[in-house]
Amino acid sequence: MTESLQQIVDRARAEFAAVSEGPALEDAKARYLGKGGALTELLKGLTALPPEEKKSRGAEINRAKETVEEALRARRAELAEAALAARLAAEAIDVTLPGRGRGTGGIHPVIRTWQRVEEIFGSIGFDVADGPEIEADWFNFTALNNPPNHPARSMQDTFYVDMKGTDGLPLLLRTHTSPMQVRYAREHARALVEEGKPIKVIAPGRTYRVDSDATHSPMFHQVEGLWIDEAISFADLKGVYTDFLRRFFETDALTVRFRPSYFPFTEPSAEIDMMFDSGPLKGRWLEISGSGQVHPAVVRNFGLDPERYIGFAFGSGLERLTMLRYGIGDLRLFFEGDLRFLRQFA
Ligand code: 2U9
Repeated sequence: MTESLQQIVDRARAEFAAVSEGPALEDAKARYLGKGGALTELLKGLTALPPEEKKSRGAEINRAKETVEEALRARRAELAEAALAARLAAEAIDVTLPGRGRGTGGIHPVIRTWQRVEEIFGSIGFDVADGPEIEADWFNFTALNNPPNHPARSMQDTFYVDMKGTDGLPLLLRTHTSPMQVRYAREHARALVEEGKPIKVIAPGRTYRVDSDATHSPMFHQVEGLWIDEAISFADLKGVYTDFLRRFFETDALTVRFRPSYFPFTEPSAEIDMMFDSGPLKGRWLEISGSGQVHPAVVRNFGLDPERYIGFAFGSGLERLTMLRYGIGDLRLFFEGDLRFLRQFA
Protein backbone atom coordinates (compact mmCIF):
# COMPACT_ATOMS: atom_id res chain seq x y z
CA MET A 1 0.00 0.00 0.00
CA THR A 2 1.43 3.35 -0.96
CA GLU A 3 1.68 5.94 1.72
CA SER A 4 -0.59 9.01 1.36
CA LEU A 5 0.90 12.50 1.21
CA GLN A 6 -0.64 13.23 4.58
CA GLN A 7 1.08 10.19 6.05
CA ILE A 8 4.43 11.35 4.66
CA VAL A 9 3.93 14.83 6.13
CA ASP A 10 2.96 13.35 9.52
CA ARG A 11 5.93 11.04 9.51
CA ALA A 12 8.27 13.95 8.68
CA ARG A 13 6.78 16.05 11.50
CA ALA A 14 7.19 13.18 13.96
CA GLU A 15 10.81 12.61 12.96
CA PHE A 16 11.63 16.32 13.21
CA ALA A 17 10.08 16.43 16.68
CA ALA A 18 12.05 13.35 17.79
CA VAL A 19 15.53 14.74 17.04
CA SER A 20 17.22 16.97 19.58
CA GLU A 21 20.27 18.14 17.65
CA GLY A 22 20.89 20.13 14.46
CA PRO A 23 22.80 17.45 12.47
CA ALA A 24 20.11 14.79 13.17
CA LEU A 25 17.45 17.25 11.99
CA GLU A 26 19.33 17.82 8.70
CA ASP A 27 19.57 14.02 8.22
CA ALA A 28 15.79 13.79 8.68
CA LYS A 29 15.29 16.62 6.20
CA ALA A 30 17.31 14.70 3.58
CA ARG A 31 14.92 11.73 3.93
CA TYR A 32 12.03 13.91 2.68
CA LEU A 33 13.43 16.83 0.71
CA GLY A 34 16.92 15.59 -0.26
CA LYS A 35 17.95 14.04 -3.57
CA GLY A 36 16.43 10.63 -2.89
CA GLY A 37 13.92 11.99 -0.35
CA ALA A 38 10.31 10.74 -0.21
CA LEU A 39 8.73 13.92 -1.61
CA THR A 40 11.50 14.41 -4.21
CA GLU A 41 10.86 10.89 -5.47
CA LEU A 42 7.12 11.62 -5.78
CA LEU A 43 7.88 14.74 -7.85
CA LYS A 44 10.16 12.71 -10.11
CA GLY A 45 7.27 10.21 -10.63
CA LEU A 46 5.04 13.00 -12.05
CA THR A 47 6.61 12.62 -15.52
CA ALA A 48 4.80 9.31 -15.94
CA LEU A 49 1.32 10.90 -15.42
CA PRO A 50 -1.01 12.35 -18.05
CA PRO A 51 -0.92 16.21 -18.27
CA GLU A 52 -4.14 17.04 -16.26
CA GLU A 53 -3.32 14.67 -13.45
CA LYS A 54 0.29 15.86 -13.47
CA LYS A 55 -0.85 19.42 -12.69
CA SER A 56 -3.18 18.64 -9.79
CA ARG A 57 -0.94 15.93 -8.32
CA GLY A 58 2.09 18.25 -8.69
CA ALA A 59 0.26 21.01 -6.78
CA GLU A 60 -0.62 18.53 -4.00
CA ILE A 61 2.96 17.33 -3.66
CA ASN A 62 4.28 20.89 -3.61
CA ARG A 63 1.86 21.84 -0.82
CA ALA A 64 3.01 18.82 1.14
CA LYS A 65 6.63 19.84 0.47
CA GLU A 66 5.93 23.38 1.74
CA THR A 67 4.30 22.00 4.86
CA VAL A 68 7.35 19.83 5.54
CA GLU A 69 9.67 22.78 4.86
CA GLU A 70 7.69 24.91 7.29
CA ALA A 71 7.86 22.17 9.96
CA LEU A 72 11.61 21.96 9.36
CA ARG A 73 12.11 25.74 9.81
CA ALA A 74 10.05 25.70 13.00
CA ARG A 75 12.04 22.77 14.44
CA ARG A 76 15.35 24.42 13.47
CA ALA A 77 14.31 27.57 15.33
CA GLU A 78 13.27 25.51 18.37
CA LEU A 79 16.57 23.65 18.48
CA ALA A 80 18.59 26.87 18.06
CA GLU A 81 16.66 28.46 20.90
CA ALA A 82 17.17 25.43 23.14
CA ALA A 83 20.91 25.40 22.36
CA LEU A 84 21.19 29.09 23.23
CA ALA A 85 19.23 28.61 26.47
CA ALA A 86 21.51 25.70 27.45
CA ARG A 87 24.63 27.75 26.74
CA LEU A 88 23.36 30.74 28.68
CA ALA A 89 22.60 28.48 31.65
CA ALA A 90 26.02 26.81 31.48
CA GLU A 91 27.95 30.05 31.16
CA ALA A 92 25.87 32.03 33.61
CA ILE A 93 27.80 34.38 35.87
CA ASP A 94 26.27 35.36 39.15
CA VAL A 95 27.30 38.99 39.32
CA THR A 96 25.95 39.24 42.85
CA LEU A 97 28.59 36.80 44.21
CA PRO A 98 31.46 38.38 46.17
CA GLY A 99 34.67 38.78 44.13
CA ARG A 100 37.29 36.04 44.30
CA GLY A 101 39.96 38.60 45.26
CA ARG A 102 43.69 37.96 45.43
CA GLY A 103 45.59 36.13 48.13
CA THR A 104 47.18 38.79 50.27
CA GLY A 105 50.19 36.78 51.44
CA GLY A 106 51.98 37.62 54.63
CA ILE A 107 55.36 38.40 56.06
CA HIS A 108 57.40 35.45 57.29
CA PRO A 109 57.85 35.55 61.09
CA VAL A 110 61.65 35.70 60.78
CA ILE A 111 61.38 38.65 58.39
CA ARG A 112 58.99 40.33 60.84
CA THR A 113 61.72 40.00 63.46
CA TRP A 114 64.26 41.40 60.98
CA GLN A 115 62.00 44.43 60.41
CA ARG A 116 61.44 44.97 64.14
CA VAL A 117 65.18 44.75 64.84
CA GLU A 118 65.89 47.37 62.15
CA GLU A 119 63.17 49.61 63.56
CA ILE A 120 64.42 49.39 67.15
CA PHE A 121 68.12 49.88 66.39
CA GLY A 122 67.25 52.52 63.78
CA SER A 123 65.46 54.51 66.48
CA ILE A 124 68.63 54.68 68.58
CA GLY A 125 70.85 55.81 65.72
CA PHE A 126 72.12 52.57 64.15
CA ASP A 127 72.55 52.50 60.38
CA VAL A 128 71.58 49.31 58.51
CA ALA A 129 74.14 47.65 56.24
CA ASP A 130 73.52 45.03 53.57
CA GLY A 131 76.10 43.17 51.52
CA PRO A 132 77.14 40.06 49.60
CA GLU A 133 76.26 36.55 50.76
CA ILE A 134 79.11 35.11 48.68
CA GLU A 135 82.22 36.43 50.39
CA ALA A 136 85.96 36.46 50.16
CA ASP A 137 87.93 34.52 52.76
CA TRP A 138 89.59 37.72 54.02
CA PHE A 139 86.32 39.51 54.91
CA ASN A 140 84.67 36.43 56.44
CA PHE A 141 87.65 35.05 58.40
CA THR A 142 91.04 36.77 58.22
CA ALA A 143 89.85 40.32 58.95
CA LEU A 144 87.95 38.92 61.94
CA ASN A 145 91.08 37.52 63.50
CA ASN A 146 90.25 33.89 62.71
CA PRO A 147 93.54 31.95 62.70
CA PRO A 148 94.34 30.09 59.44
CA ASN A 149 93.49 26.64 60.81
CA HIS A 150 90.44 27.55 62.92
CA PRO A 151 87.78 24.78 62.66
CA ALA A 152 85.16 27.32 61.48
CA ARG A 153 87.16 27.55 58.23
CA SER A 154 86.98 23.79 57.55
CA MET A 155 85.00 22.14 54.76
CA GLN A 156 82.82 20.60 57.49
CA ASP A 157 81.65 23.97 58.75
CA THR A 158 81.65 26.30 55.74
CA PHE A 159 80.15 26.09 52.24
CA TYR A 160 82.85 26.89 49.71
CA VAL A 161 82.07 28.13 46.21
CA ASP A 162 83.85 26.61 43.22
CA MET A 163 85.41 29.97 42.32
CA LYS A 164 88.40 31.91 43.63
CA GLY A 165 88.44 35.48 44.95
CA THR A 166 91.08 38.09 44.04
CA ASP A 167 93.28 36.70 46.85
CA GLY A 168 93.36 33.31 45.10
CA LEU A 169 91.35 31.67 47.88
CA PRO A 170 87.97 30.01 47.25
CA LEU A 171 84.92 32.23 47.76
CA LEU A 172 82.46 31.04 50.38
CA LEU A 173 78.93 31.57 51.69
CA ARG A 174 79.33 33.96 54.61
CA THR A 175 79.12 32.15 57.94
CA HIS A 176 78.05 35.30 59.80
CA THR A 177 77.16 38.86 58.80
CA SER A 178 80.47 40.09 60.29
CA PRO A 179 82.13 40.53 56.84
CA MET A 180 79.49 43.18 56.16
CA GLN A 181 80.50 44.96 59.36
CA VAL A 182 84.11 44.91 58.18
CA ARG A 183 83.15 46.34 54.77
CA TYR A 184 81.01 49.03 56.41
CA ALA A 185 83.66 49.95 58.99
CA ARG A 186 86.38 50.26 56.32
CA GLU A 187 84.12 52.52 54.25
CA HIS A 188 83.26 54.74 57.22
CA ALA A 189 86.68 54.80 58.92
CA ARG A 190 87.66 58.13 57.37
CA ALA A 191 84.45 59.84 58.45
CA LEU A 192 85.20 58.67 61.99
CA VAL A 193 88.81 59.91 61.98
CA GLU A 194 88.17 63.17 60.13
CA GLU A 195 84.67 64.16 61.25
CA GLY A 196 84.28 62.20 64.47
CA LYS A 197 81.25 60.31 63.11
CA PRO A 198 80.96 57.05 65.08
CA ILE A 199 80.56 53.72 63.31
CA LYS A 200 77.18 52.59 64.55
CA VAL A 201 75.60 49.91 62.42
CA ILE A 202 73.62 46.70 62.38
CA ALA A 203 73.97 44.05 59.68
CA PRO A 204 70.98 41.70 59.45
CA GLY A 205 70.91 38.98 56.82
CA ARG A 206 71.16 35.40 55.63
CA THR A 207 74.14 33.33 56.73
CA TYR A 208 75.22 29.76 55.94
CA ARG A 209 76.85 26.89 57.78
CA VAL A 210 77.21 23.15 57.14
CA ASP A 211 74.80 22.22 59.89
CA SER A 212 71.34 20.66 59.81
CA ASP A 213 69.28 19.27 62.68
CA ALA A 214 66.37 20.24 64.96
CA THR A 215 68.18 23.34 66.18
CA HIS A 216 70.42 24.17 63.19
CA SER A 217 69.60 25.03 59.60
CA PRO A 218 72.18 25.35 56.78
CA MET A 219 70.73 28.81 56.09
CA PHE A 220 69.77 31.02 58.99
CA HIS A 221 69.47 34.70 59.78
CA GLN A 222 71.65 36.81 61.98
CA VAL A 223 71.79 40.35 63.11
CA GLU A 224 75.08 41.78 64.22
CA GLY A 225 75.70 45.18 65.72
CA LEU A 226 78.84 47.26 65.82
CA TRP A 227 79.51 50.56 67.60
CA ILE A 228 83.00 52.05 67.35
CA ASP A 229 84.07 55.45 68.66
CA GLU A 230 86.68 56.87 71.03
CA ALA A 231 85.09 55.77 74.29
CA ILE A 232 82.49 53.04 73.82
CA SER A 233 82.45 50.57 76.66
CA PHE A 234 80.79 47.37 77.86
CA ALA A 235 78.40 49.63 79.80
CA ASP A 236 77.14 51.00 76.46
CA LEU A 237 76.76 47.45 75.14
CA LYS A 238 74.77 46.44 78.19
CA GLY A 239 72.56 49.54 77.96
CA VAL A 240 71.92 49.20 74.23
CA TYR A 241 71.27 45.46 74.27
CA THR A 242 69.04 45.54 77.37
CA ASP A 243 67.01 48.36 75.82
CA PHE A 244 66.74 46.35 72.61
CA LEU A 245 65.48 43.22 74.42
CA ARG A 246 62.90 45.18 76.43
CA ARG A 247 61.54 46.77 73.29
CA PHE A 248 61.71 43.60 71.22
CA PHE A 249 59.85 41.49 73.81
CA GLU A 250 57.65 44.45 74.79
CA THR A 251 58.34 44.08 78.49
CA ASP A 252 60.61 45.67 81.07
CA ALA A 253 60.21 42.58 83.22
CA LEU A 254 63.39 40.86 82.05
CA THR A 255 66.91 40.55 83.43
CA VAL A 256 70.12 40.48 81.40
CA ARG A 257 73.45 38.98 82.41
CA PHE A 258 76.85 38.77 80.75
CA ARG A 259 78.78 35.52 80.98
CA PRO A 260 82.47 35.36 79.99
CA SER A 261 83.11 33.61 76.71
CA TYR A 262 85.53 33.49 73.80
CA PHE A 263 85.35 34.64 70.18
CA PRO A 264 88.41 35.34 68.01
CA PHE A 265 87.02 38.75 66.96
CA THR A 266 86.24 40.15 70.41
CA GLU A 267 88.30 40.54 73.58
CA PRO A 268 86.93 40.33 76.17
CA SER A 269 83.93 38.33 74.97
CA ALA A 270 80.63 37.54 76.64
CA GLU A 271 77.49 35.51 76.10
CA ILE A 272 74.38 37.56 76.77
CA ASP A 273 71.71 35.64 78.68
CA MET A 274 68.27 36.91 79.53
CA MET A 275 65.53 35.85 81.90
CA PHE A 276 61.85 36.79 81.80
CA ASP A 277 60.48 37.81 85.21
CA SER A 278 57.00 36.63 84.18
CA GLY A 279 55.24 34.61 81.48
CA PRO A 280 55.72 30.99 80.40
CA LEU A 281 59.53 31.24 80.21
CA LYS A 282 59.80 32.94 83.64
CA GLY A 283 62.88 32.21 85.72
CA ARG A 284 64.93 30.37 83.06
CA TRP A 285 68.19 31.82 81.77
CA LEU A 286 68.05 31.89 77.97
CA GLU A 287 71.13 32.33 75.77
CA ILE A 288 70.27 35.13 73.41
CA SER A 289 73.43 36.57 71.89
CA GLY A 290 77.20 36.63 71.70
CA SER A 291 79.09 39.87 72.21
CA GLY A 292 82.32 41.52 73.15
CA GLN A 293 84.72 44.40 72.81
CA VAL A 294 86.02 44.41 69.25
CA HIS A 295 89.52 42.85 69.18
CA PRO A 296 92.32 45.41 68.53
CA ALA A 297 93.49 43.37 65.52
CA VAL A 298 89.99 43.67 64.01
CA VAL A 299 89.90 47.45 64.67
CA ARG A 300 93.24 47.65 62.82
CA ASN A 301 91.67 45.79 59.87
CA PHE A 302 89.05 48.56 59.69
CA GLY A 303 91.96 50.93 58.98
CA LEU A 304 91.66 52.45 62.47
CA ASP A 305 94.16 52.83 65.30
CA PRO A 306 93.09 50.48 68.14
CA GLU A 307 94.93 52.73 70.64
CA ARG A 308 92.38 55.42 69.85
CA TYR A 309 89.22 53.61 68.72
CA ILE A 310 87.29 51.04 70.68
CA GLY A 311 83.82 49.60 70.72
CA PHE A 312 81.56 46.61 70.97
CA ALA A 313 79.92 44.08 68.71
CA PHE A 314 77.17 41.56 69.23
CA GLY A 315 75.59 38.83 67.15
CA SER A 316 72.14 37.31 67.57
CA GLY A 317 70.17 34.71 65.61
CA LEU A 318 66.92 36.08 64.17
CA GLU A 319 65.31 32.60 64.29
CA ARG A 320 66.15 32.33 68.00
CA LEU A 321 64.70 35.77 68.75
CA THR A 322 61.56 34.83 66.80
CA MET A 323 61.15 31.48 68.60
CA LEU A 324 61.41 33.16 72.00
CA ARG A 325 59.03 35.95 71.08
CA TYR A 326 56.25 33.69 69.76
CA GLY A 327 56.97 30.54 71.79
CA ILE A 328 57.89 28.41 68.76
CA GLY A 329 59.48 25.09 69.73
CA ASP A 330 60.94 23.77 66.46
CA LEU A 331 63.32 25.70 64.17
CA ARG A 332 62.32 23.60 61.15
CA LEU A 333 58.83 25.18 61.07
CA PHE A 334 60.44 28.34 59.64
CA PHE A 335 61.71 26.54 56.54
CA GLU A 336 58.92 24.08 55.70
CA GLY A 337 56.55 26.61 54.14
CA ASP A 338 53.50 25.07 55.87
CA LEU A 339 50.74 27.65 55.49
CA ARG A 340 48.97 26.45 58.65
CA PHE A 341 52.02 27.66 60.57
CA LEU A 342 52.78 30.76 58.52
CA ARG A 343 49.18 32.09 58.45
CA GLN A 344 49.34 32.65 62.19
CA PHE A 345 51.75 35.52 61.56
CA ALA A 346 50.13 37.03 58.45
C1 2U9 B 1 82.95 42.64 63.73
C2 2U9 B 1 83.56 42.39 64.93
C3 2U9 B 1 82.96 41.58 65.85
C4 2U9 B 1 79.85 39.83 66.40
C5 2U9 B 1 79.63 38.79 67.40
C6 2U9 B 1 78.92 36.92 68.31
C7 2U9 B 1 79.71 37.37 69.30
C8 2U9 B 1 78.12 35.68 68.37
C9 2U9 B 1 76.53 34.27 67.31
C10 2U9 B 1 75.23 34.46 67.99
C11 2U9 B 1 74.26 33.41 67.56
C12 2U9 B 1 76.21 33.90 65.91
O1 2U9 B 1 73.77 33.60 65.08
S1 2U9 B 1 74.69 33.03 65.95
O2 2U9 B 1 74.99 31.66 65.84
N1 2U9 B 1 77.33 35.44 67.35
O3 2U9 B 1 78.23 34.92 69.31
N2 2U9 B 1 78.86 37.74 67.22
S2 2U9 B 1 80.37 38.82 68.84
O4 2U9 B 1 81.13 40.29 66.52
C13 2U9 B 1 81.71 41.05 65.58
C14 2U9 B 1 81.12 41.31 64.39
C15 2U9 B 1 81.72 42.11 63.48
C16 2U9 B 1 83.59 43.51 62.73
